[in-house]
Amino acid sequence: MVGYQLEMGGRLNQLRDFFTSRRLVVVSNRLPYNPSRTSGGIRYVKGSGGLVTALDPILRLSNGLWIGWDGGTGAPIKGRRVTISEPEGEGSYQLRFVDLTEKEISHYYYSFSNRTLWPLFHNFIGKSNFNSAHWKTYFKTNAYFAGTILEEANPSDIIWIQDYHLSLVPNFIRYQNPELSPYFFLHTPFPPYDTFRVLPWCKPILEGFLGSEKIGFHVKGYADNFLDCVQKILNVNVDRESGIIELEERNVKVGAHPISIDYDAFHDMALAKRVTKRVEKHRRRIGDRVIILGVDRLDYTKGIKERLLAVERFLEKHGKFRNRILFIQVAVPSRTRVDEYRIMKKEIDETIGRINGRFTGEGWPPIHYIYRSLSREELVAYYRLADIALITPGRDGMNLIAKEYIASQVDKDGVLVLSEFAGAADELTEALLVNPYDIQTVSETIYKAIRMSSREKRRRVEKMQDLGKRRDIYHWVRDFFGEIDQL
Ligand code: ADQ
Repeated sequence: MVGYQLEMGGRLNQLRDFFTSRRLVVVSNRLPYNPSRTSGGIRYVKGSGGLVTALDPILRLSNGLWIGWDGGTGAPIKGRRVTISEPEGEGSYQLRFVDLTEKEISHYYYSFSNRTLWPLFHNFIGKSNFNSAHWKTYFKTNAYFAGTILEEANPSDIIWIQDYHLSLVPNFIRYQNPELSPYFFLHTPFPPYDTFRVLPWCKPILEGFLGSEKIGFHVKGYADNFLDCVQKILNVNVDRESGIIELEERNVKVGAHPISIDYDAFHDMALAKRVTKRVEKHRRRIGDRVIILGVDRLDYTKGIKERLLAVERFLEKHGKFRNRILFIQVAVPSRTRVDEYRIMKKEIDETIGRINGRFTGEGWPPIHYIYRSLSREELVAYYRLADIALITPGRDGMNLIAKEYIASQVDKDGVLVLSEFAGAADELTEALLVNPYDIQTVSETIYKAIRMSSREKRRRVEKMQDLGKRRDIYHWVRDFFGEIDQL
């Protein structure tokens, strides 16, 4: 109990009164828990993502509820409900499972969410697939999520809906019970008007969002794009300055609330003995080569192919660095059922093979490719090990890897090369910012990073760490709800 009180006391204290009087109901496509079989039956193990880490103490405090799909990984559960009560004495909350049929998984999740909205919201119009059967299932599945919320929630609850999979849910809820207060946070970018209007269902999607009391985006640019679309497509009054959308019967608040990470957890782990040992072991193996690191979910938005081409250009231009750099690319398998992802994986495999074939001389291949999920400890060891992090998505809502890399720089000697098209670039201004499509400049920036003085590295890391410490994941929650508290 003591640890828990400290957690709430230190980091989320302002929200204590608010959430003891109002229950938090979080809704996301996937529940952040994974089933694990034990001798006593199935236990649900909490994922390591920032969102669940930050919301866990609030959910316990408010006796809350998290509604979502289990990703098809669990066994049928009686009543579709599980109580999270471990560790004992720290309060409890409930998970409510939403079951999806094969058709829903295929049309709502893999197709409309991940092959229509995901590419469109990232400005990859050419990859967006417009299919009215998928839209119909997306619509019905959102109505089904909304129905589950309506069964569970009361007007005094704070309902917080997460992400693009559930864009229609706020309006469905509002329509059926105007006393409920849904809030929304979008984890992807929101595209400019000229991109968004291409979507045949742009109007109902905007109307869906507008069922919310408040809509949060990572950065001001996305919030501005959204306001622009609302004004032009729905012909509704918008006050840009205050971020207020004026509907006939009520207002909707729109704002920028950049998500972050559990900074202290990453920093402390980077200092831990086990991580230090891992780093030393890798270093002994790799020697004094300059280590450049890329870490991503394997997704075409992350710019992995262009990054590899920039490394290739670097090796072409700076012959003396052949066998003196090692580029480690870590990729987590993702959406492997979607064709675009399978094709992209093949392309990346081939590009790596080609570059390694071209530049492997006497020594090591220049690219080391890890295609699997890593434990937090392994990941942090790579962050600490890397002299340079090359985080160059073509477009990214925020990009937490960049923030995790900075938090893990306990020796203050890493250089972050970051895409200017990641939301994180708005805050991490001491990174070397690049246009990821400008392969020549990215390759020159690698050179600049290698040549950077220790003093300059330290100065930049310290500045970004100061900000990271202050604006961690707990700050994000306070920032979002603190404002609600004053409404
Ligand atoms: P993602 O696109 O998944 O999230 P990101 O923000 O980079 O992207 O977060 C990835 C997370 O996965 C990180 O916390 C990282 O630690 C973890 N991870 C990455 N590679 C891993 C590996 N090999 N093994 C284990 N873990 C790994 C979406 C949006 C982002 C936005 C987040 C949060 O696309 O833009 O930043 O949501 O809002």
